[in-house]
Amino acid sequence: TLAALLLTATLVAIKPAAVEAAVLGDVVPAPVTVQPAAGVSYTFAANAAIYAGAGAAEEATYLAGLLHLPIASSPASISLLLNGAVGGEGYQLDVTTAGITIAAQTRAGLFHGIQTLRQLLPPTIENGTSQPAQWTVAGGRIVDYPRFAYRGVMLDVARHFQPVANVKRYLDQVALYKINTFHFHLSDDQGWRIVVDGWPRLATVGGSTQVGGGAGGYYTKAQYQDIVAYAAQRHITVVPEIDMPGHTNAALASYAELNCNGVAPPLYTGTGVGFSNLCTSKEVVYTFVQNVLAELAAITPGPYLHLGGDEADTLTAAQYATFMNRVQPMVPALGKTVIGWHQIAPVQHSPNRIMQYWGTTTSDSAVTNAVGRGARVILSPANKAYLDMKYTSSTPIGQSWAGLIEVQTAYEWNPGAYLSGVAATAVLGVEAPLWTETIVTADHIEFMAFPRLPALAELAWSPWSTHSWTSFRQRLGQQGPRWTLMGIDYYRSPQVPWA
Ligand code: TNX
Repeated sequence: TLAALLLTATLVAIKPAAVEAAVLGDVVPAPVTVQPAAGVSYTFAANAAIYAGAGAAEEATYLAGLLHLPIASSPASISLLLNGAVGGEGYQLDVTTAGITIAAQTRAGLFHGIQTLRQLLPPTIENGTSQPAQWTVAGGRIVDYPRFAYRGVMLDVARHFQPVANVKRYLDQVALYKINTFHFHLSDDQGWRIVVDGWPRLATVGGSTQVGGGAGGYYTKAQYQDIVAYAAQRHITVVPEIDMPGHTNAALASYAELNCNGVAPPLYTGTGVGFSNLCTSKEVVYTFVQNVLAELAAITPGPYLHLGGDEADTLTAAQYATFMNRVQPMVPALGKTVIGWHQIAPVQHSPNRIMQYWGTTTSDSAVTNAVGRGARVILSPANKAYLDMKYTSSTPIGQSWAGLIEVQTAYEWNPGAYLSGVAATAVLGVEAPLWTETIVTADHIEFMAFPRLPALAELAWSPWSTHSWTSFRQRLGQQGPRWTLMGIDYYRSPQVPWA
């Protein structure tokens, strides 16, 4: 046995890294259960192909595009089957000497299983041109499903506008970590980014600049729908946000009548917060809000509309409540469910409404009260989940008002037991917001999201029983070469043993 150990050590030492199969289960987020089959593995042959069972053609096409493999008409190297035992977004992945099977009950489940398989294949599959080689996958079974239904990222395109291509690029990157919700922050003081036909100056005036005075921009409805469809192909639901009644300078600058004094303020290109509000005592403001929400609901297939509701610091609590109590019911009337930042907690309940908690403490009596009245919570604690916070005082971009967030800080908290008085059953999920006061390019987005987004994605997907920083940092380190080949410019945190 000592000889066997020495032999193993020698083999490990001389084995070239490039052909080493990943350990089954060495993926992010950690799977629910992993049963390795000792001594079993599957090696792709030159005629490798993908088989789509009934209803699985779209996922097979997606996988074929990733792996540059053909589609076969009978069970092949990789089979995707919609006859699985695991329901919802879950899947089962089996690797035997004969091949690989991903089985699920939904297309979303197959898609998440594909993301797992992707991470079990060599990083070179991500280089965009790689042809199937003698790839080997370790044998066994993974059974996997999410802890939370809502696993989100938010991108603020108001402070710095992002072209459609950058939004799609980010969607592709986060899909690898089983993110299923894209919160699209479409309006703020510095810009209005979506066309509203009934109020055209919102886009043409309100969208004409951004932080720092650049040209800004906006999405046409066709562009927005293109993003929604692209996200849907990746089983990601788009949640559009129109932030109100605060964070509205771009709208106020576009239409004088939305202001109490009837005077449009200049466009704003700074980074201050809390200085603007829609005039809550004017009837035209409610017509405006109704029109905007109706047009947005009509192009949004997902179940949610996000009303913002944060930092309306120039209003009294009574003015704020008057506004929100009128606006919240407009959302269910349009067939959607309200999401708002947790400042909406004190106002009246509306059916199924959801509060997005962004505070930096672990108790908030207004939130606890609202949960008692039936509201649910999305957790985005700013000192854990805000991707716009700097990693350390010396990383180049980002803010630090909520603290510095190194990878371990982003990872070490339990969303199911975070807010006192809020039971895990009231937690819909976790979201990682990316505010963009200091974030301008796709490169900046990547640097702030990677490697923290995968940490938050694991908190949202994996059962707490798998939670382990020691295991996570090692699995995370293995993602590095993959990101390099995907062109992701990530922060090489010294906390992580990068491969
Ligand atoms: C607070 S978080 C804001 C945003 C800023 C962010 C910067 C929240 C709901 N409001 O308007 O962009 O801080 O970190």
